[in-house]
Order: sequence, then C-alpha cells, then structure tokens
Amino acid sequence: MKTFQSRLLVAVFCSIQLFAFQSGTQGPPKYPDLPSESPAGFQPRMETWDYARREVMIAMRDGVRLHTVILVPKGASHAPILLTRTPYDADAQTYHEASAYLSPTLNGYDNADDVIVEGGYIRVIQDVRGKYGSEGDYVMTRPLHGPLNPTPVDHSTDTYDTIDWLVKNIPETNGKVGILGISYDGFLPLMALVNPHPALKVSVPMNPMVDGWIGDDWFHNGAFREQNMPYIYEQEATRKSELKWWRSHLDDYDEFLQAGSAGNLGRIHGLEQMGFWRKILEHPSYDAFWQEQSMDKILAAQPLKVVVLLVDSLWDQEDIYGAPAVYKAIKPKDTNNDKVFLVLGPWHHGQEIHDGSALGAIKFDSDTGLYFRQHILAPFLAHYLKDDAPPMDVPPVSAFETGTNHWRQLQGWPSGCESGCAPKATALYFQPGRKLSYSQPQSSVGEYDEYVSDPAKPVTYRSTRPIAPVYAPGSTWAQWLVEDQRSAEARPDVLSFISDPVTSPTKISGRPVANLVASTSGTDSDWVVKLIDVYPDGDPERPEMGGYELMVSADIFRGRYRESLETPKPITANTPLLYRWELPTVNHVLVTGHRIMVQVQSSWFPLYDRNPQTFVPNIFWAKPEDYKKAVQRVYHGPGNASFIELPLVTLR
Ligand code: PG9
Repeated sequence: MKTFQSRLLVAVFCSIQLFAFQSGTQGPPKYPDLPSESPAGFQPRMETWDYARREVMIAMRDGVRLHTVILVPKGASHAPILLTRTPYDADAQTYHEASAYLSPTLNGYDNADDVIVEGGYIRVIQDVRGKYGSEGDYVMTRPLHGPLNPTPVDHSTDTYDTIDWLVKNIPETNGKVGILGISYDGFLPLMALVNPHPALKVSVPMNPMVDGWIGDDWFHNGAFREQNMPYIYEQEATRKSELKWWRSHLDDYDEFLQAGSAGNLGRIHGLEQMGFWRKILEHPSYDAFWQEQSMDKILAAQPLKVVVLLVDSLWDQEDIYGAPAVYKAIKPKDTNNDKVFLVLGPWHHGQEIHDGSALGAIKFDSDTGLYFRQHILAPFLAHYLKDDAPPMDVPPVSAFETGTNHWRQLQGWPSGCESGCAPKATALYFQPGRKLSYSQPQSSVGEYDEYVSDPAKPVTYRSTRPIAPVYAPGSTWAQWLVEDQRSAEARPDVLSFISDPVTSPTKISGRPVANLVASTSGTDSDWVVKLIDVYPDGDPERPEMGGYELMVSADIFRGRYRESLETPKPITANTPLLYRWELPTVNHVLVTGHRIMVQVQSSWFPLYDRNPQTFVPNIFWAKPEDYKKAVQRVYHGPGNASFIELPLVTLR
C-alpha cells in the first residue's frame, strides 16, 4: 500500500506530465533570439482555490490513455469519488467558469452538480476513448467485447481500469466510487455494471440510452429518427466535434423532405465516411447488431453486484425506453428489494438536474427536479458512499404521479399505489363515431374510419413550423412531447377517437399497449398511436388550458415489422391486420371531467423518416418514385376491434 505522500507525488507528477504532453513544445527553440513567450508547460497556481484540479492521462489495459479531470475539494479526506465518463468533453464540463470555487467551475448543473459539490465528493470526469483529450479509437456507444467488438477493451474494462487507478492514486479518497450520468453518460454507468470494480458502490444511470432500435435514440420500433443525423455527423467527423452539420433550410421539414430518403440526405453530407452511419445503413432491422448491444438484455444476463438508481423521465424526448426497460430486466435479481431503485419524474430528457416545476405548459406545483436531488439523489449517494453511511429512506420506486402532481413512494413498478395495488390491463375500444369506451364494439355498421396518408405532405411532430434542429440555440425540442395535439387533430390525415368525460379519477400506471387493426392500400406503412388527456374547459384555476390535448404516451411502429422485428415483410394491401406494440411508460391520473383521446396517423415528420408506403428492401434507399399516397383504414367492428390496453389502477 502506498503512503499518502507517495500517492500525492504520483498525482502531481501525472499533472506535470499532462501539461508537458499538451504543450507539445519539446527541443530547442527555433528562434533563440526571440523565444516564445509561452512557457513550455504552464503551471496554474491553485493555492487560493477551494479545490484542486488535476488532469491526468490514465493508461488502460491496452496502453491507450484516457484524459481525466479530477477535482478535489480543499481539505477533503476520506471522500468518496463520483465519476462521470463522457463523449462530451471533460474540459468543457469542468471549466464552465474560470473560478477559484468548485461550484461555478462545474457546468452549473451538468450532472446534479449541486448535490456533488454540497456532498463534498471528489469529482472525476473522463473523456471516453477517441473523444476530446483521450487517445484511442471512437466507436459510437462502443459495444462490449464480443462479436460486435473484437478488441479486448470496452466501456466495462475502461471503467474498471479507471476506478482501479483512481482509488490507488487519489490520496484523499475513502476508496468508494459512484458513477453517474445522463443519456450517453447514463449508458456508461450501465456498462460499469458488467464485471464491476469492487470499489464501485453505486451506479446512477439517468435517462440512459439502452436500446437504440426499440425505443431510444436511433429508431423507435423500426422507424428511423432522422433528426439525429447531425448528432452522428458532429460526433464522428472529428475527435473534438468541431465540424458542424450544415443546413440549406431554416425549417428541418423542408430540409429532410427535399432530400428524399435519409440515406440520400446522408450521402449529400458525406455521412458514409463515418463508421456508425454505415452500420445504421446496413442494419435497419432489429438484427443481432442491435440485439447484442441492447443494455437491458446484456444486464439481464449479468449478476447484480452493485446498487443501482435508475432515473427515468416520463416525457423523455430522446431515451424514453431505457431506464424502465433496465429496471424490468434486473429487478428480478433484487430478491431483497434493496439494490435496484427507480425514479420516474415528470421531465424531459435530463430535466431532473434543472428546475422541474413545469414542462412547457404543464405545471407540477413544486420543483420536482429539486425534490429528486434533495430527497432522493443526495441521501442515496451519501448512504452508499460516505464512511458514516447516513441512513436514508429512499423507497425502491419514487414515481411522480402526473395529473395530480404527487410523488408516490412505491415498493415496485408497475404499482398503482403505496399499498401495492396492481394495475389491471383494461381494453379501451375504438368505437364508431370516433368514440372510445370500455365496452366491445357491437355494430359492424361503419366499421372503419379512413384517411389518406401522403408522403409528400407528412404530419409534423411539432405543433408549428418552422421546425428547428433538435439542438439549435433556443430550441424547444425538449418540450415537444407535451405540446398541444389540437394541431394534429385538425389535420384530415389524423384520426381522433375520444371518450366521454371520466366520472372518477382514472389512473394509468405502466406501459399501455396499442392493438391497432388497420389496413393500407400500400405495401408498407407507419402507424403512430397517441394516448392523450383532453382537459375540460372552464377550469377556474387555469382557464388557458381549456381543451388542451396532452400526450401522456405515444409511439410509432413501422408496419413491415408486424410479424418479425428482425425480418421485414411487405404488408398485404387493403387487408385489416393487427399491429400490436407497447407504448412508453405512464404514471398519470385523468382527473374527473377530463377525457381520453387516441389519435392515429402515419407519419411523425421530420423526427422520423417517411415510410414510402411501398415495400422496398431498405427504406434508407427508397427512391422518389417509391413514395406513394395510401388509403389508411382503422377498424373498430366486432371482429376487428382496435383498442388500447390500459394498465388501469383502481384508486382507493
Ligand atoms: N440522447 C443522446 C445520445 C445518447 C446515446 C447515443 C447518442 C445520443 C444524449 O443526450 O447523450
């Protein structure tokens, strides 16, 4: 075991090495009569700061060195470490403001920084291999060693090697490590659970990317999320993501429509030079490429060795599938119900580390983000990481109930109430006259409703145009899932079915399942089903919300995958067929007087690429002449009933 002094020396030595490495000024000066005024390696003076900043290059088992920033609060001793691994620039996240104080130095909240600073943790942020200051090759969400990754290194081994170095080389630590992060940085704490280092005590994956094909960043049930193409471009074109995706139009609707297929848009931008884009083009279906890197499947096959706090946003516009899917996969291993925790919050992607009082027009009566950080995350981290292990009362599941705006402390999920009442799958049927009710349809008179879906005029996913790129400055992308759906209802190519006002509070907890019986006159088709809470008029407290149509769960399904997600098949034209798929997680109460609406449409553009509505082998390469109008029918007769299976809870 090394002494304190020798470990400190190692850290200081590494910092000096790094500055020398970065400056790259070796050898005699070229013009000795007028030498450079910049020192060969500047040494910042940090004595007056309330923290020490160390930058090190940590060697992984294959010799590749990863750039790691270590921020140690002044006077820290026996402090736990909180690690975030990121493709998004460790320097930028730790140089928000050049300050002598730790708090403004961090991004002012990039990863619940308030909890981290107030808790006195040693903060470590590392660039993943291939990005920013780290060496090595970049591979998008690099899969585990195996068929998709023949190298001996992956994020599991890199996390292990990093933690090993940290606990041996940071003298101020108590040797306990937690890993946390959001989205891509939330996928990495999941990777850390595979062969975890013994010093890893907790993992906090927030809004993690889990399955890129079923319901997170790249596809949803086979429909491609083409507005993420700029992300691939910027992430893979250069190590430091300096090259920005260019545009010809202000409105992404025009940009994507004009290009035709997503494949063609990629070609126009030279995207085929990038490895991940080529993989996307080669794997449009749910084949082994996607299945073998799906983190819920991977973790289901691993022993549960580390305590996990999964954080999910109920209106997550990027990774709405991930956290509940991992919970479902690993919870059965948690036989004492004390290792796997879940938080469901009323947030957009990552909102839990910001103000959580409202999302768009929807208000939550309190700052739910602050509640999460103060009452869940802070006590959780302290309990598992600090030497005195302060007691905590974080329940296995903390679920915010939207509609009534209350946190519910639950023993499991899905679960309707504190006493454990289980949701019951209840069919809500489409009826003639565009109605919805819980009784089976009786009459075959007018047994379908229809619309024409025209790929030349796809339905927008936003309520207004122009549609900004997702990460444009000032973009409202984060709010799109709570936008008023009246704009869609008004279109002739969107069908809306509506219930009578509910006469008592109706709670939906879990994942609704769409059972759509539909036909198309084409040979391929997309189906979008949206479950909506329709507000009544005349609420004296919020009259401006009269008639608001709030989506509580919605998703798209690419029809060619009706029989198999792996093997697409043409759809038999003009034939009613059942399309069945799960919608995202809900924990919502329809208050008395509200009505339930279901909308059905066949495009959600330009977030999702257009289905040509003619079967082609690979939609990425659909030609202009493949895009054809189709007559879409949604059935609701006795033998062809369409319905939504709602996980309904009887409120006590
Ligand atoms: N949703 C983003 C992402 C995750 C994983 C892969 C690609 C993108 C993110 O916010 O990090």
